[in-house]
Amino acid sequence: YHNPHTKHGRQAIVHLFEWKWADIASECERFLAPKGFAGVQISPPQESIVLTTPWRPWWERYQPISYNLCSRSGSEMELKDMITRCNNVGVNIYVDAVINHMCGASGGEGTHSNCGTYFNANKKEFPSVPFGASDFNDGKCKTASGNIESYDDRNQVRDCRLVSLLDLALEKDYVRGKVADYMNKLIDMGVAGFRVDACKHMWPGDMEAVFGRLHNLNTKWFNAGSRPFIVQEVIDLGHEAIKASEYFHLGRVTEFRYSSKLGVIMRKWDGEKLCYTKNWGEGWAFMPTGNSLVFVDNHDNQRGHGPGGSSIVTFKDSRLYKMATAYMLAHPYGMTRVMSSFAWDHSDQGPPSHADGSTKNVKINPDDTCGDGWVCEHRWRQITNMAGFRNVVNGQPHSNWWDNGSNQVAFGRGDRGFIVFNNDDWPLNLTLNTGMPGGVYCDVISGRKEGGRCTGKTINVGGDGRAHFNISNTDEDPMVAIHADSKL
Ligand code: AAO
Repeated sequence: YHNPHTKHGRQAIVHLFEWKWADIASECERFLAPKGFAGVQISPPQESIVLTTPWRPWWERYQPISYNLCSRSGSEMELKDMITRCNNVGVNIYVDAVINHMCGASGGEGTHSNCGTYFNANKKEFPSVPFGASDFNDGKCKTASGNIESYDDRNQVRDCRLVSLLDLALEKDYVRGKVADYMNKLIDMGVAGFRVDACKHMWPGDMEAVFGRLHNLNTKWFNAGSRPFIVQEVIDLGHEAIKASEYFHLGRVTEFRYSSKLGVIMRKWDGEKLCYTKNWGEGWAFMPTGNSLVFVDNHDNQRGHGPGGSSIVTFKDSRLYKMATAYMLAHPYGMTRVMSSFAWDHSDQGPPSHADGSTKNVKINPDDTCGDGWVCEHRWRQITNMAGFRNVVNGQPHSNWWDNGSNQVAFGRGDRGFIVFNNDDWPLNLTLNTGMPGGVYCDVISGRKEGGRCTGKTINVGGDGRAHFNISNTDEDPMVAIHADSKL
């Protein structure tokens, strides 16, 4: 479950948060494949509740009503078409699977769901699956409220309701079967794996039983015998009863410490300095690299849900965000996920939408950026080009580290790439050993190589591998990156 089955040596996946299936299909063909992105994490595709107070929040999609593939992102036909078209250009699809629970206990009764499927949250009835009252954990939960009241008690974290969401009894063979059927339908359609929601709230043994029933990936696009890739969402900052390591054997796990630490470092809070990242990775007590999925921000912590608080760097701090993302993509630790957001003013706000609540198309501007409220961080030149950098340096060691004892650092990836950061309040002006073969290279932060010419800064690497770098602390992007494929 740890192998993402990426194609053509591609290394970074992108979360196209709340995008419609039709837009994702086009994005795979026109941008993600040519730029070398490995895959897309999509928003939950199952039918969910429709909420109007607050008005159509993004988080309604985390409240399933049925496993019909009918959502704010589109129909089953559109989903299938998207999976096919992305697979055909070598971009994998990873589904956000919400299998811990159904809707909130106060979800009411009726047909306020994406495709008008009837449900009754009071009676815990979801006839379209079907699930009934006995398929939920309420008998097992020991708290007075029926909700999780303390994260220090592993039993209640797994047997009680997460923020009142009706908690499925995954110990039941019947429930496991229904969940596995849902996931298998997606696997048969061609998805490469899953981001599994709220894994802290499920017993690893129950998850193992579900995953054991999953089909191998569709052999139209994947090798025979390929198991689905699994990323488990477990928030473990180190001080709760449940540890991320309990889930290592089941797939990769989200490393939230990476996101919160990188934010603190880039903001220079708590006395942190970029030079302390010389041993970034396991040296910072992160989980083993082969177990981790890493990110600068995710859809929760970019808006104050989940952990990390105000330290998290997001598109709203664009200069720091580009630096943090470049650092992540240049560094060998972990499997990387790039966030692609929509703009928002308040944290409940759903994606850009029309008056009837339907999601707007993603608008693409002539300069490759997005419009109509779509932020598209993955299309920011610096971030796109660093996803390319990661592909070019894949498999190369972290090498030629340099730092100034403060917030200026540089490191290479064998003889395939080199990057320099200046997050201090004074200029960087010096010669460094890059480890790269001599030649003239195009800096992929300030520009890109186009038809043998460079649209940004050029860097001259001498026959001895040394090159001069001059990065002002007031530069739009105070960093420079070169790699084997950016050689002119
Ligand atoms: C909504 C409403 C609720 C309402 C509910 C049902 O907001 O008021 O009761 O509907 O009607 C999303 C939204 C929720 C939304 C939900 C359903 O974020 O607001 O609820 O959809 O529509 C925990 C889980 C983690 C979860 C995270 C948000 O462990 O799995 O909460 N993330 C996933 C998704 C997320 C989604 C769901 C799960 C549900 O990514 O989008 O929710 O499907 C501690 C614990 C964490 C815990 C956090 C937050 O973290 O460790 O496990 O995450 O608290 O409660 C410090 C600590 C750190 C701590 C943190 C947060 O940093 O060091 O450990 O503070 O305070």
